[in-house]
Amino acid sequence: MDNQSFENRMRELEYFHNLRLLRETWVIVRVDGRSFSGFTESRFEKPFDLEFHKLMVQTAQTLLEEMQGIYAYTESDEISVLFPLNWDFFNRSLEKIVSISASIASAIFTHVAGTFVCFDSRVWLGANESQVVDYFRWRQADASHCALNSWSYWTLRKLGKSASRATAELKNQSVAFKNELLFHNGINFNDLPTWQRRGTGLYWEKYPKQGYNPIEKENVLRLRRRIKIEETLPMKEHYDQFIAEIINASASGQK
Ligand SMILES: Nc1nc2c(ncn2[C@@H]2O[C@H](COP(=O)(O)OP(=O)(O)OP(=O)(O)O)[C@@H](O)[C@H]2O)c(=O)[nH]1
Ligand SMILES: [Mg+2]
Repeated sequence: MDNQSFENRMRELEYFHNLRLLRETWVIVRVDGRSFSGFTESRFEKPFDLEFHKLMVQTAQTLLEEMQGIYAYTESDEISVLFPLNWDFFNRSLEKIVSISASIASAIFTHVAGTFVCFDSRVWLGANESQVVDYFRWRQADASHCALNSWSYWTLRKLGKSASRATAELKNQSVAFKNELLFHNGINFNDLPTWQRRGTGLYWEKYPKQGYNPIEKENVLRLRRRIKIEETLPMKEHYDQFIAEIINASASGQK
């Protein structure tokens, strides 16, 4: 066998490397902290910790910048990043996108926190704008559901109940029951910080910046862009509208 055919045979066995994300679809990449239940156990306040949240927001910001996303959403230990319709990062190679997103998230979180962590990554594909809106509504509903559950669970634990007892007491209980449980212990769920109940969004905003034109020798105002961190996201149809506006702004920017 000559060297070229040996090379080709070896390359062929990199079987998944040619997988490409479908063109004309909306791509969302979601990274999730690996075994973060254990990692956060002793290091961070339960159920929510502002320092942990800041690390997640910083990780989301880095993903948005490094991978040219248009919107990032973080809740708990996960981050979803939406990309523009014509996104061509690494020629839409699935392996590249999944591995690089997980690497960026793991590297920046580890760097800032000073402790080793890693993230997994997956890709979601949406056929149209309304599916993208549904996706973010889905993750926001997850944030809200998990916040109520974990606040209820840790309220029982702080009352001295064991892990199994707290889990058993909450099993099959309604949203109203959990709200009531918190209320009796001095916590009004609706007054908890919005980022805990609805997650946090990051997107690009334009702002005017003073510059100097050396040829004309005059000051000029130029539009620059920076990342806006939204810690008080709207909900329900207002959140749908918020996402739709980000999608539309991206589409008009592509024309
Ligand atoms: N203490 C603390 N823990 C948090 C906070 N936010 C998220 N977590 C933890 O992160 C976990 C995320 O859930 P999962 O992703 O399902 O659990 P995991 O252990 O990371 O499991 P895998 O993702 O499957 O590896 C939660 O169960 C919490 O324990 C926080 O603000 N404070
Ligand atoms: Mg996790």
